[in-house]
Amino acid sequence: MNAPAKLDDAYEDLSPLIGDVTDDHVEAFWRDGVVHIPGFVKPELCEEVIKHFMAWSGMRWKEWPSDPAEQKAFVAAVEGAFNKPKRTFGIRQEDPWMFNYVAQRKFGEAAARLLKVPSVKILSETLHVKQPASSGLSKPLVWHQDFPSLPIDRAEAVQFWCALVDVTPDMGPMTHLKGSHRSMPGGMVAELGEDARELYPELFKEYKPTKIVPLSQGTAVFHHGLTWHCSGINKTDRVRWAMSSYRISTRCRYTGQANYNTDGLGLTPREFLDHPNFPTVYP
Ligand SMILES: O=C(O)CCC(=O)C(=O)O
Repeated sequence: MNAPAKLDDAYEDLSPLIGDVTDDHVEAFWRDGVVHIPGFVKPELCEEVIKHFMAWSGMRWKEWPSDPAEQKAFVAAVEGAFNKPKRTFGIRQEDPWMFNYVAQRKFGEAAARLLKVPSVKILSETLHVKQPASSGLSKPLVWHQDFPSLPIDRAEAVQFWCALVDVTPDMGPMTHLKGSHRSMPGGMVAELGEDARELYPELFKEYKPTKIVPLSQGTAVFHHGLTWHCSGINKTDRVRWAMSSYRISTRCRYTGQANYNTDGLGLTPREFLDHPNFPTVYP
């Protein structure tokens, strides 16, 4: 299945199921580099997103099964999903429903307001499912910024992370270094297995981690591309379903940096991301 060539080919408006960004959210975003917006995506839309991720990834269980044979099959399905050519990235390139979801104008508007830019494109999306610790598959994600791994030349980029189910503090939600969007790009430390706490101890003196709080289904966590963040393991027996997607200012230019969302599409370094996969979604 190919994604629609143009946004307006098959656009379905989901705006009644999506919330708004207020002036207070914008202020918090620029103060802290991160803002939480509870109830941003309605539960029925979260459930639909999970269904599409399950169909795409081949994960047949929404929850960790109790039967040992099913647990084995569950682990195999998760490993299969992680070994797909694009791993857990870029679902919209194969699922037109997900293309339409990610391309929602209201998400674009939220990003434009938060970034304070006139127009916004979609860049990427990622499944952030964290398996229960008892499956042996749950892994922490070490401190990192996203911007160094994004194939764009300027940090006009915001991540929209959505809790697709209720996420309790012991399910490994993210914590952020408050205000750290003002720090320099620190490299692809997570991908390289480097420890930011050893490399940049001053960062952890200057900026303190946000408190880990419960996130109800549909809570949006927006963080700036330069904000440092990490997440722990899922210590519960429930599956932590979450999704992130990146939106960028249309004036960002492609750099050629390797990335599952942009590789192999014939994009030209130093040019705009001029390709049907990256439509302008706002205004
Ligand atoms: O979902 C998570 O726990 C972490 C997500 C994250 O760190 C990222 O998207 O960069």
